[in-house]
Amino acid sequence: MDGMGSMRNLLGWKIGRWARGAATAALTALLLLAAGMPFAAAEEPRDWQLGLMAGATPVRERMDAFHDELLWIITAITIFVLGLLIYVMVRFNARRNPVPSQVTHNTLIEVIWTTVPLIILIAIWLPSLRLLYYTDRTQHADMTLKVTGHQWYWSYEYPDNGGFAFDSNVLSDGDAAKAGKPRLLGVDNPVVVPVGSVVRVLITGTDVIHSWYLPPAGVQEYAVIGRTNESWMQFDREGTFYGQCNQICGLNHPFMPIEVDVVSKADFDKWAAQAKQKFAQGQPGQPVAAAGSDRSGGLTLTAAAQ
Ligand SMILES: [Cu+2]
Repeated sequence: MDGMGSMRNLLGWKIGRWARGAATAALTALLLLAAGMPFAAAEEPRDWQLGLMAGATPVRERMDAFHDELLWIITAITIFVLGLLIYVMVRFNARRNPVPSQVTHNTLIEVIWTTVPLIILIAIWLPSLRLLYYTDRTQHADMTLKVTGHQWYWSYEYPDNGGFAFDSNVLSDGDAAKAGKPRLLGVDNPVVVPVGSVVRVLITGTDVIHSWYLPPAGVQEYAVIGRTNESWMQFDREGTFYGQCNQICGLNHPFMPIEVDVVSKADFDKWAAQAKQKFAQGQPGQPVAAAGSDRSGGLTLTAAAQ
């Protein structure tokens, strides 16, 4: 009886310790979550972050959903194949089967292992194609943003908001620190777009191939000379979002970041009015008179720069 009692005590102590541990872990998680909140607003990756950075557009939302879907599929396949391997190692090893089986073919199994992967591939291919077309272009855009890649900076044009254009250059480490912007991501003239508006993004290039890559928006488009690529974004919240050129484009490839400030519609209108004055002259990309043809933007800029 004495033995049973001490056993129960031991068990009780262990459970008590486990409960305390769980409570501590839950509290720590809550504190971490609370501490993480202000950082989430800064739209930057956090230490010990799990998963992808939070998206801010419908395109990224769908990309994340597709990513999660694929993760389930590959997890199931990996566990299934691992199970098969373990089963074969245990059930059909040489020690257990001194006389090897002479079976070489099984039509039913061969049909199954051909058709099931095919069905899985089709199940992946269909939604991926739907997503690709969804990201491709928007039917109804509130405004257009023209992006031109140069060695080694970006320039932007706003044909629907006054036709002004400006260059966007990376800040030096010192200037970035002074401005409170992240190193090698902050720029002197950020892109500004209104929250909630559907922004058509047209991307072209003037020298070599660059790529306008803005992960929070789910946009990655090549900036190709003489060609205009298209994408779109509709930010669901205000904030500052960062991206980079992600096509190796030469010596200063890592020094042409993208900074997008998403602001309220009223703030955007105010900014656009000021920007029209500020960038009226002295920029290599002269204001484009009219947004006549979507395909003329990059070429106009090239002509103006020469
Ligand atoms: Cu580049």
